[in-house]
Amino acid sequence: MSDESPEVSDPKTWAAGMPAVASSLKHVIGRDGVARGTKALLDLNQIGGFDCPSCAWPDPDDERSVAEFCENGAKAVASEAMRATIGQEFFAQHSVDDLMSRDDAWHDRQGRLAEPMLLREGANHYEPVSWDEAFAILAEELNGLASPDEAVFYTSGRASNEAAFLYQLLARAFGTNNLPDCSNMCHESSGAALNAAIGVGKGTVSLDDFAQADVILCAGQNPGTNHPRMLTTLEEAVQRGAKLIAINPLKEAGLTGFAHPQKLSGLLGKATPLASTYLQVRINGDMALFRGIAKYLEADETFVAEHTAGYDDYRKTVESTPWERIEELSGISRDAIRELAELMASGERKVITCWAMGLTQHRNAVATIREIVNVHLMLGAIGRPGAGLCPVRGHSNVQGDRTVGIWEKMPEKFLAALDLQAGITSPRKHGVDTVGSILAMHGGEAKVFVGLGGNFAQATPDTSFTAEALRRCRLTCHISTKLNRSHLIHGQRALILPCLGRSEDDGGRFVTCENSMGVVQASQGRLTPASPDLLSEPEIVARIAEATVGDTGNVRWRWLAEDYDRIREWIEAVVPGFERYNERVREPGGFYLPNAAKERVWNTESGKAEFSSAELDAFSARNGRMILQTLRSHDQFNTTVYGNHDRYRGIANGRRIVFANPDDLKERSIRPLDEVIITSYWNDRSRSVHGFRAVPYEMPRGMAAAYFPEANELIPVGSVAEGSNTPTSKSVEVTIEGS
Ligand SMILES: Nc1nc2c(c(=O)[nH]1)N[C@H]1C(S)=C(S)[C@@H](COP(=O)(O)OP(=O)(O)OC[C@H]3O[C@@H](n4cnc5c(=O)[nH]c(N)nc54)[C@H](O)[C@@H]3O)O[C@H]1N2
Ligand SMILES: Nc1nc2c(c(=O)[nH]1)N[C@H]1C(S)=C(S)[C@@H](COP(=O)(O)OP(=O)(O)OC[C@H]3O[C@@H](n4cnc5c(=O)[nH]c(N)nc54)[C@H](O)[C@@H]3O)O[C@H]1N2
Ligand SMILES: [Mo]
Repeated sequence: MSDESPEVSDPKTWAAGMPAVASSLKHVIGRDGVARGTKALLDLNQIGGFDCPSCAWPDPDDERSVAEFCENGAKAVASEAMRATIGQEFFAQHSVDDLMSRDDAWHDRQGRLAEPMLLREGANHYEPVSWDEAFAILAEELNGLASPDEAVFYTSGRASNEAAFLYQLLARAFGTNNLPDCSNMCHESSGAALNAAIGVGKGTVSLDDFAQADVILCAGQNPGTNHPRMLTTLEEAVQRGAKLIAINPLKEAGLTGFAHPQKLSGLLGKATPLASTYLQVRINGDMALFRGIAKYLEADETFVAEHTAGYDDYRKTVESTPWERIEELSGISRDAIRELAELMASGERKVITCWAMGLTQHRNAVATIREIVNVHLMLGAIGRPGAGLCPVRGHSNVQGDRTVGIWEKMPEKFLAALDLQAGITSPRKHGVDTVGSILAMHGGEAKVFVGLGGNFAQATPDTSFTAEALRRCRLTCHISTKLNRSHLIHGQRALILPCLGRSEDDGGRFVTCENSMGVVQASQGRLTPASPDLLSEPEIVARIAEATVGDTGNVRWRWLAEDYDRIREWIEAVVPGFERYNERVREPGGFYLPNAAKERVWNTESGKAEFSSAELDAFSARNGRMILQTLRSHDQFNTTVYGNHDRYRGIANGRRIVFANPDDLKERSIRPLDEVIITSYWNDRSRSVHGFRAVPYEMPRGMAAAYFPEANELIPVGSVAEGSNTPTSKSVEVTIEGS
């Protein structure tokens, strides 16, 4: 079944160092000659340069090193800055069926999409199409729908503020709030929990706080791979004496040690040990762990009285949760929990908790994150220096996209301001999110899919079901930089609209992004565009809008897209916090958006920060089955696969891998690298994937892990987080059997 020949070695105990430098160079030089890649890298994350497309970790506010990037940033830039292009000759040579048979890494290697392409009904080859014709086809399909709600406008988190603002304006002027985005699969649970608890759906810390914190918890996050620049921040904190606590079922190299690749000691492989305590929690056992911490904490009474609501109920809930249950669900001993609680409560209680997908993609993700907030509220550790909450965002502008209106349920305040500025009437009925749009397309209620970036077919759960949903569309249309599987799993007709990437010159114009800590910054590419036929994202969106909706109210689409200062003026008029946007974003380093919770102003229903008192639970597998989580290897950016290695976990040449507890494998008579079938169970149905190889790996009993997106087939579309509708990509009930 599997044509990979994976090799396994011992997992690493520290991240980066010389191997990271070597790997960056290989990707930059190997792909495209030194010049283009290096020029791009030198511009990366510099003031006046462009924002790294690989993650949302902030840049230092003041001094930046010459090379403010990491190995995986280098891979992302190398992948975008490729000189090779694919256009009509490529698509004449390769049919859609042929392209479907290639793997994701092959797709990425082919080069940048060079010209607009159309797949006609019944055809198996994409053909070139003019931009005007492409927009006319899209307009014809959109305007032929029985209702605007039959269209879906998806956004991936790389879109700039300017592109995203125009795009949501297009959807609303057209008449729908169907604006699903990658955030629905990502930090939606964080947004839902934080909005309800502290009145803002974002984190409350900045880099300054990391420089002052005494204790930093890192839960459900693998920064060595996914936010490597965060390791610099963590190293500085640890060297200053702060304690880092890792909470993760797997021992991740980036949490145990770091050799700074831009320091001599680091290059020589001298690693700084990072986590002083490593809690190998059971998958989805975090709520139990934080409940246990709460049991040992004494509340900061002044803070609780002045700033919070619901403490008495929470206190009772905590007291009535038995220890046995906490230990059983978390897999962490009472003693270890007490030690951690004492550490957090010591000194000035300067505690930061960071988290990412290990917490957000479970059925009770919202309740789990609220439990973290509960603990911070008891400590009074929000809204003061060195303390706070830090959901570590994924896509480089996913936070900004939401700020400027990408959401299927933007609040009335935003819609009213948008209507006033644009002279339109936005629909008030909520739209569909990612899971909702899959169901709508599958059920025939949505018929046109437009994607502003991303790779919907691969990023979403339940791969076969979602593929069928896309195939039932009349038209699927993607605004993209690189070939991906969403171009191949298509509706009756399909369009590829190729756009400029971050690193490329957009006629001297710049766009803006918001990072994970609410800093809005300019991003300007300088490379010559990969092809002369590319348009910028704002231009493409404006021309779709012009062809489909036409100028309406106060909206002159082309005029807006010609000069991004105009779009920014509109954002300023609609979204609070962007006062003097054009002026301030031109200042070095940009500006911070206001964050009320940081100032201890609570925009919640009660006007206080809210404790929540949910009953403790955790996902458990039935009938002796196992719990599978899906995660990223070191060689991918989401669905873009750069290579088939996962260096830190000791895997070479393999992606169809399932890591599992060694005793669980033994019990099933599965030897290392045996081929296995993984089957998941949900309600009335099971789903299987074949040709995976088993790798024994240190983790709690009953647990397993496999790579996204290969394992997405196993994730049931109906299995979602309560309160955020995020697919439960980290808790899937499975069996693993030899084949
Ligand atoms: N190079 C690179 N950078 C990226 C990305 C990429 O793919 N490649 N993706 C970007 C995006 S969009 C995002 S959202 C982020 C993702 O960043 P991460 O959230 O770090 O990504 P994952 O690989 O999903 O890792 C999840 C981690 O959570 C752990 N985990 C799983 N289940 C549990 C649990 O129940 N409890 C706890 N405590 N831990 C658990 C896993 O073992 C793993 O270490 O990274 C961004 N940056
Ligand atoms: N099983 C499982 N599934 C998951 C996850 C998981 O942990 N497990 N994680 C989820 C998460 S956190 C996320 S964020 C989603 C990601 O979902 P998406 O954001 O939809 O997926 P990406 O892989 O980031 O999208 C990559 C594509 O974006 C296009 N692209 C790249 N740069 C640009 C650009 O500058 N402009 C435009 N227009 N296009 C560009 C390229 O064509 C590329 O192929 O996946 C989710 N899916
Ligand atoms: Mo994400």
